[in-house]
Amino acid sequence: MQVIATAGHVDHGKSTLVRALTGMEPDRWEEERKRGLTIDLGFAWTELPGGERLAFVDVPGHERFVPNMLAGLGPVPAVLMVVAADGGWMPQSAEHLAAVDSLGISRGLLAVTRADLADPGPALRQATAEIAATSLGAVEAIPVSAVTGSGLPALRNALARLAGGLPEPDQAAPVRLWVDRAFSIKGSGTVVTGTLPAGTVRLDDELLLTPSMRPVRVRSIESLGESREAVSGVARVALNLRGVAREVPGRGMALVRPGGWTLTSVIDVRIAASGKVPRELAVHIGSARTPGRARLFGDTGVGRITLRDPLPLHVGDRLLLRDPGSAEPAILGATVLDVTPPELRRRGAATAAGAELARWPDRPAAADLLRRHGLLRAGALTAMGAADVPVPVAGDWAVDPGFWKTARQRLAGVVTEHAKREPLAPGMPVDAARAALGLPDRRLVEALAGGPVRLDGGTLRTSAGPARAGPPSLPEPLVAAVRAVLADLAGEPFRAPEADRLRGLGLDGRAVAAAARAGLLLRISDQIVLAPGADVAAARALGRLPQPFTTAEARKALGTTRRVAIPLLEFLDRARITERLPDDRRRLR
Ligand SMILES: Nc1nc2c(ncn2[C@@H]2O[C@H](COP(=O)(O)OP(=O)(O)OP(=O)(O)O)[C@@H](O)[C@H]2O)c(=O)[nH]1
Ligand SMILES: [Mg+2]
Repeated sequence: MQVIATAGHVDHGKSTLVRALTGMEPDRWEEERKRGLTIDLGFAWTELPGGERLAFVDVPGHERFVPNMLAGLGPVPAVLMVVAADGGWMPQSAEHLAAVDSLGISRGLLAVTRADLADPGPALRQATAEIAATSLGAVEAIPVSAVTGSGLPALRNALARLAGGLPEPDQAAPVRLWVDRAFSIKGSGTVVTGTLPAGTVRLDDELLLTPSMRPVRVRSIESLGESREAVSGVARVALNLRGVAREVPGRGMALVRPGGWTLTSVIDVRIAASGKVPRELAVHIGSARTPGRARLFGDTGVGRITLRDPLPLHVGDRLLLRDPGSAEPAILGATVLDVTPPELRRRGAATAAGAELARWPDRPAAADLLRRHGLLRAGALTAMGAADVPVPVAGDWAVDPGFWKTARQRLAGVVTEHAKREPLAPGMPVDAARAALGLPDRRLVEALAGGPVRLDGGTLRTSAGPARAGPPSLPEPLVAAVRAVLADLAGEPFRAPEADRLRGLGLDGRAVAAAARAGLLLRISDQIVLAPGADVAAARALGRLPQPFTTAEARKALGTTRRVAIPLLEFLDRARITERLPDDRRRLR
């Protein structure tokens, strides 16, 4: 199936032509048929020569209904420009064509209608020239008359050629179905319709309804009046939804694949404008429109738009911008460059952003977005619509190579700084480094380790080259204090210095821990330190006792007090040198 929208000035015969081609009534409302004026979108379809089916989205030509026209044109891949032979090129011919051009629609046809009323030549020539200057380029032009039927077979053939030549959209693309109609059917709930440009909707799929992002389930699918189990774009679809309160959905909302789109109200865009861009704008995409406020970044052609209502967007999306206050039918096109742009706080940030974004392609890649953001979750990149999401470096974090290199250098810096500030600490805690670098996830810090910074027992250290072979160097006052303790222990190796003595030497808990790590002291408990090797000496002394032995016997054999003996025996228990029996005696293992 393919979908094509009509476009053209009011009363130029768009609906009549759709009626003649399909045998269906595109003017759905009685008021439209009574007044002979299309107000809202109409839908019809036909089978083309060759068997392909083509759905028409018939738009209103009256200038008052331009928003409805844009809602119909928004998601379609092709357009049927309609100009009346007796009317010629008119203001809404130009306005509709400007919208087509801004959307970047590149496939289409020209039908010159009412050819029974006037020579179609002049209208055909002018319209062809106008169209040639837009994204449509050179198109086939066919004069037709709905009254005599002349030209209709040629138009059907041209439509078949057009439909056959349209590119196949990606069936695996994330679904974004802009709702153009919503109604409720007694007994079966809510139905929404729309033009599905790409991707596949299946029975029982869960989709999110924007902007609430409330989940809804697809209860049934219809396309061109037939019930279906799955439909892939391009297609007209009607979905019966479960999980929606009656009458809640409406035009401009969208059904999106969970995780597939970024719901955003701040975007950076490239605006295709030669002149001034108004500050207050109407922003259109798909069937949606919302007021927005534009701020240009200098004269770079890029700027930021803040939307009143959030929209589900991808980078690379095309937007239409209109000045709602202007009498001129002025339509600007814009390309979305970033859907989660950083705040511009610093002076000159907007100028810098403009200079950076001006170099971006219209379809930014993951590499462009990462260069700007430094790091992004792979899931966020997917939701931004970025192609080529790189393999994450840690968890689901994708990083920019330049950002990563700088982060590695900064990590080495903060770890070195920390080691200077806290010479006795075993290293810098990973979370402290994470905070110092402003990273969102400790796994990133862990992934940064390696190279000059090593992760060891949960802390980070800089490896100090070949000097690492020996124990880490300790500050001179600490080494002197340790020497004094070892001198105390020289004669009576199990008479551990009293707390007062340690305090007097400046050996607090941290200093003791550092000395113990360096292998200069044996730390038995918070209060008790002995010389390195005292544990082996104790085991030897205890081994000479009859087994098992009591705490008192051990104390005597070691020549020490209960203050030392009890923690020392518990230390030996933990070291599995001794074993404590149920009667509180011990033996060597
Ligand atoms: N003689 C003649 N009249 C036509 C032809 N096509 C359309 N008309 C008439 O032109 C008038 C406008 O036709 P519509 O089809 O309503 O025009 P439209 O472009 O859909 O108008 P809007 O949707 O309101 O913009 C109607 O009175 C039609 O009967 C044609 O080929 N020949
Ligand atoms: Mg009409």
